[in-house]
Amino acid sequence: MSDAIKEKIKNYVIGLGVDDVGFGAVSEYKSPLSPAIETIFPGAKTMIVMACQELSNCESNNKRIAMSGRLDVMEFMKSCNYKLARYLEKEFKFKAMATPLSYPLNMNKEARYGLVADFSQRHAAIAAGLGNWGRHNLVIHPRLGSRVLFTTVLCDAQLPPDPPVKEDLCIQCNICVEKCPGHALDEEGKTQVMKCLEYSQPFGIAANMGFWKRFIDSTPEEQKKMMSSPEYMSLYQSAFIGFQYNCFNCYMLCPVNR
Ligand code: B12
Ligand code: SF4
Ligand code: SF4
Repeated sequence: MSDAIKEKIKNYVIGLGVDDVGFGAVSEYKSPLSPAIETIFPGAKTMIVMACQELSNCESNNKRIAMSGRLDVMEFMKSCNYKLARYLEKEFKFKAMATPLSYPLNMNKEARYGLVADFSQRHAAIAAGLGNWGRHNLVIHPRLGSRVLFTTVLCDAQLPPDPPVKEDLCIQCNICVEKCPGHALDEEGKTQVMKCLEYSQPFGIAANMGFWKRFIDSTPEEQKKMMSSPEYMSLYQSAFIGFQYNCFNCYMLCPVNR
């Protein structure tokens, strides 16, 4: 019976235009840093993880075009989160909760000021048989490669899990390490996040705080100039749309399945 329900859900998700979907048991979610799923959704049993291919926009040297492609994928995935959660509730009377694929994040110290998510999509994807770790500390999907984003809907029904991907998909070519402009991947098994952030989000929160620190120390005349500078306007735009990535290298240059 639950096999038939799983198949129905799978067909529904693929029908939405999602590239792949995997089912994982909550008991197999092994994120050492994010909180236990029980604290988010008591009684959750299954993670339904959706995988979507990034658009070729990420290859563009025009970073606004690259970022706009990312925003399109994220918007699509957020709508799939909602549709799937509602489908599970209406069709099967399961209780379902969608997880954030990126933001909002816990900005407190215990979550490293927004660097540890309430729900780790990479650990969920691995538990749902959608791939395994690459040298870039991202998840490589067997068919979609590295250029893939994940998002998850949790539900209280026990559905048959998919088998884990056993083979090592990373071919250890080291391209991600060599092409990282911030040398954030030099240490194996760890992303040096501050180094990544400096290059990948030049108008992110760290840059925003730096701007306002300089602003406080400036004269009224300098402050006026700062307010009309391209730097301030870029910070404003970045905060307004959520965030703005300026680097996609480790993700985009990985040669697996491209
Ligand atoms: C915060 C965050 C960031 C931060 C911190 C990155 C980080 N490494 O965690 C910053 C802003 C730097 C960032 C950058 C990027 N991110 Co980001 N980010 C997130 C977010 C919101 C939370 C991640 C989190 O909780 N990290 C904390 C812990 C879990 O990670 P950690 O400190 O690196 O440590 C773990 C891993 O390194 C892992 N690990 C590494 N190697 C190995 C090997 C083995 C054998 C094992 C067992 C474990 C393991 O174990 C560590 C402990 O758990 C997730 C979305 C989400 N909700 O999950 C997206 C997410 C991870 N990001 C993503 C992407 C694509 C990127 C970027 C490429 C940016 C871009 N331009 O798109 C870069 C890549 C950086 C990199 N190579 O690591 C995707 C990854 C998709 C994929 N294919 O895996 C995600 C999943 C978003 C999504 N919904 O798809 N990101
Ligand atoms: S997103 Fe760019 S800066 Fe960050 S780890 Fe990947 S290659 Fe390095
Ligand atoms: S670029 Fe090469 S080393 Fe890096 S994750 Fe992809 S296959 Fe592995």
